[in-house]
Amino acid sequence: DAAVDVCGRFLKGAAISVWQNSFDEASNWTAFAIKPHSLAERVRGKDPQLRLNTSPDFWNRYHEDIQCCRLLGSNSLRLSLEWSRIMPNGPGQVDEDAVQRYTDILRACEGAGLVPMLTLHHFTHPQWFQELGGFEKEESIRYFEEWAVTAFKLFRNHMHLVATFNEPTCAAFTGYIAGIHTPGRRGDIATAGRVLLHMLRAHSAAYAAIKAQDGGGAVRVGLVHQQITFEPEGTGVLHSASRWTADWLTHCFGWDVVHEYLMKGHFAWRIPGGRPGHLEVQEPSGRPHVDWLGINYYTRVVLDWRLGFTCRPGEVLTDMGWPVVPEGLYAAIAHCAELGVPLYITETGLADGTDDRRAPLIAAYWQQVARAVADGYDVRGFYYWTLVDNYEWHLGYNMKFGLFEWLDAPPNAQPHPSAMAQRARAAAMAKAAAS
Ligand code: GCO
Repeated sequence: DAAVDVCGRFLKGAAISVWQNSFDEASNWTAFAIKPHSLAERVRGKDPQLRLNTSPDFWNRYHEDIQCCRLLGSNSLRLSLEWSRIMPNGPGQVDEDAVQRYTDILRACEGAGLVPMLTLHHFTHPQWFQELGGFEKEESIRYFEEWAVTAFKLFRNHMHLVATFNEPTCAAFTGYIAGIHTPGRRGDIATAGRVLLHMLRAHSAAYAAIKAQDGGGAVRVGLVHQQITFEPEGTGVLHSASRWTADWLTHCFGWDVVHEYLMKGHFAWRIPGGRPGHLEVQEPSGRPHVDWLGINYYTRVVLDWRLGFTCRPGEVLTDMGWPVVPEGLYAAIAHCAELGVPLYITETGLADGTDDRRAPLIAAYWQQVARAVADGYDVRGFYYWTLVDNYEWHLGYNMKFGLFEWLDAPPNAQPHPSAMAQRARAAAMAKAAAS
């Protein structure tokens, strides 16, 4: 059937989130980013306040972006369905224009030979849902399940591979402990744990609901996990705190928790200084509650004795300050393979304002995937993050992850320059990616 056909092919392409390429006013992230004096704004530093009418504008320029993706020799595009665009005003109230636009986008992808891989939650959701407490509240599970079923009913003809969440561990950590993503809370470990658990339960609920609707049909439902490992810098006494923190982070915000939840339906959550135990328990499913797993891999983190992020001597850093460790991608695949489901590299890439590091790193990552496939790992796709330079969350437009760039329009301004030539980053880049 169609899904087997799609899922049996090796998919390669670029990954985007629609919000990062086109803001919409009903999104919680838009509300967060434009809030005056928000942490996000301070971190953004010299970058001016989020300008709603200035963005790569995927929503209106998707034809160009799809052509760009095609030019790379891709057969797939990973993109998000924005809950806040489809349901800007409240649960059950679908915006027909947004549905039509998404239908056009998905048809355009297919017309260009790109299988859409869809994400139902890529860090963003409607502001109305946030105001109800977001994933801090148990009701979030029901709301998310409803959203997943609605998305399935609206787009089932275009849905082959769908991810419920993008990086739930990262969303909980950055939003409630690091405080750099919405809602910008710092050090709230207990809430971070609750949010993560609700996201994982919402994943399970959506997984079961979509499967039930689909009646054993074509759709494959996955989860996208950011596979990051934390290593202490050294082994001395002073490093024991960083070793302890590294272990704790890996357990609570790394692979351990996702694996444990998907296999057993619960996870043990250890709060520092608190007692080990289950926050909540869901009925064990007996087999992984997921048809495939997406791996987002960018780096591995080395913690110094003061718990700061550092790197090993001589390591190349990206503009994000992340060490480049291509063999870590192989390790991530080997690690995540223990779940026993097909794997997709749903994101990997780098921020590189100079463009010098991008092509060699893509080649190095690609080699690691080829090695993993040769070694028998069931890897079925590879997506580069990202297609066009976009809004990198709390870092605004300062980070250049794109294979293509867009020319900034003046504030409050002008339609975007639309010639595709103006988007093209070095042609060599595209060629390198294609090969
Ligand atoms: C993430 C997200 C992307 C980021 C990308 C670069 O991993 O945080 O999926 O939205 O933009 O990873 O940081």
